[in-house]
Amino acid sequence: AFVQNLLKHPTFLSNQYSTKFIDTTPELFDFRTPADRGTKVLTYIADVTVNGHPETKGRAGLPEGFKLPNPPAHGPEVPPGTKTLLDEKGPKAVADWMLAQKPLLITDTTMRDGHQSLLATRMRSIDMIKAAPSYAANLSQLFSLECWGGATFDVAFRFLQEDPWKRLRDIRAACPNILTQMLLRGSNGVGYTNYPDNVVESFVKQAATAGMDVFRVFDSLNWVENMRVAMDAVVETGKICEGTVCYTGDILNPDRAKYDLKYYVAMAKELEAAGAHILGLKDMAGLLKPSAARVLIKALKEEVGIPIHFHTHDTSGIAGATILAAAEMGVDAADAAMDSFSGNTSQPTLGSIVEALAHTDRDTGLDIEEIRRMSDYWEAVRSQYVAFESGMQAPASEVYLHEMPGGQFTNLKAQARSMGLEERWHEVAHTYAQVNQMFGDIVKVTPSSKVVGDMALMMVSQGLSREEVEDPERDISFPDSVIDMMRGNLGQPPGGFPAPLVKKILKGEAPNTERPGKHLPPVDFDAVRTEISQKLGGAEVDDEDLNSYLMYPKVFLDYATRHEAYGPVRTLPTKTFFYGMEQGEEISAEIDPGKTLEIRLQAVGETHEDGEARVFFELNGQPRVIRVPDRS
Ligand code: BTN
Ligand code: 3PY
Ligand code: ZN
Repeated sequence: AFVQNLLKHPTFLSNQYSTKFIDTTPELFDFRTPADRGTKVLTYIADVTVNGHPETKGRAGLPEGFKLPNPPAHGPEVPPGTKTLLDEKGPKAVADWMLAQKPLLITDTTMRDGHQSLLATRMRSIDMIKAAPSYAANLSQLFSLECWGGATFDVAFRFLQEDPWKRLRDIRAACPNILTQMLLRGSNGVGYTNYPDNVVESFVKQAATAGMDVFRVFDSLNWVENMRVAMDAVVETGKICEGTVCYTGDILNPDRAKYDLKYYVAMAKELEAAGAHILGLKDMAGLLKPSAARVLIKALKEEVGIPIHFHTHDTSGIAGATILAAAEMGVDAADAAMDSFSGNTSQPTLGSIVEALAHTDRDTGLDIEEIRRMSDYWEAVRSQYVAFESGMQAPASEVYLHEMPGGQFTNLKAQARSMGLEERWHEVAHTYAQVNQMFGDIVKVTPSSKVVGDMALMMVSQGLSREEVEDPERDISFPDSVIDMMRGNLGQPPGGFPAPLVKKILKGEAPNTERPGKHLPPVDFDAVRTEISQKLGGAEVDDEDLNSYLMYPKVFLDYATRHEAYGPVRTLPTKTFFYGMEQGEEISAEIDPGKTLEIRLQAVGETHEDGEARVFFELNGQPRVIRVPDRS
């Protein structure tokens, strides 16, 4: 009915539909019985089987004889962990406990930054949720599981056709004893723009309700002023606020004096005073060298009273050494990714850190056998996502030149490729560094890193030099994101943006140098809820939907529209989601606890004159024929 109407509608088929499509297309509601979820899921499988998935088409496929990944076996026991401590004694007690620990505490980033940095954030919830009980039983000494936030929120809706809130609730339920951790971009939430204060507050509250424990809050220009709303909101929920300094430059290099030791210590103290329970040190590009880490961690340990949690990327190949140096100087916790999701633009290798510290006074106490078994599972998981591998072959010291964040590197490279600039990648990298200097040497991390990337790509593709861009006599059409940042809409970097450049880009318009949120009126949540419901044909809109829409209005509505058509496709195995089914293949999909669809693909029939292919299934033993438009 609705689904069949929707799937047949030319506007939907042409992918030209917008969020108003359902509103303005009453014939979609021309039906008697709504399709059940089984039919919706079969429709999805039929479509991908006949037409391919737009995201994997033309990319590498799965190896012959591929087997679904199996998580490590575990006993029934769930030992108490860090989450148990938070629930019983609160965030301050967790911080005090951290300070009292001799072992280096470890956060596993596989479920967030690991796949964000290696697989364009494409890991699906089902692969994470399946691992969660093994973590709970076998790796309960981990400090936290980073599993949410950053780019994962957007990508889940936009590319994976699944709801990130469900992901969080399911991971939490399946792993009740280890802290969950997320990355929150301060006033930019999990988006790329500054949101009104009450939107940021509401989002934090909702995340805490859904099961988030540790909020790593940063600002893309290191402006503490722009972090307070988010930090206060976290403290308000009773969860853990990790106020975070982003690291850039090189504290040992006198030519980069803007970001020196004094700068970092001062910002750390500001964050402590602002109410952070933990100090995050976020080296998003992997620029902190081992000897600089010795100096920086020593100073921070002397100057701040809260525990320090270090995050880095292995783009250069020596980040493992930096973690060991930081551990030597007393850093309390560090991030690493499970071996099979580590290295290159991802985090350093968790198992190797554990081995390197074994039998030292920072011995992590983690069971290396269990880590290897978990990493084997992740290795099998990763093999399902070959289509999203970046092809990066080796670490490279070039990162010290361009300073691109690990999470941006492969994305920007793909963007350059799509613009025909693949051969000129090293030029892009050089230009990225020049743009940074031209902008006044800023912190580059989402979203400021995207602005620098946009500008660099534009300069390389148009053959513009820095001198030409800065020349007041020369007319340049700047990317929107650059204009927006110079207007002050991402906040202010230390020392402000260079005045002559701002003048040129804004053509004399005065920038706003105050906190952007100060000028954004609060959102009327009731009005927005009504608006969403209307746009979705009267659908019920819960608080999670509301918060999703507030972050990403169009992305959320597109997701909801497709969800109406395709149902709970999040429950499909990853292979099926991206490649459809083969003749004779059988899969199961648990659409509710205890309610499982047993699906067998019998045959793909001929495409008729109406342009529709018939796909023959057995669903829980009953024959079903699904018709989908053949666009192959
Ligand atoms: C997207 O990439 O738009 C989200 C995932 C859903 C895409 C499905 S796959 C089958 C059908 N064919 C398309 O081109 N889009 C949908
Ligand atoms: C993000 O904001 O998504 C990041 O990973 C920044 O490092
Ligand atoms: Zn990172």
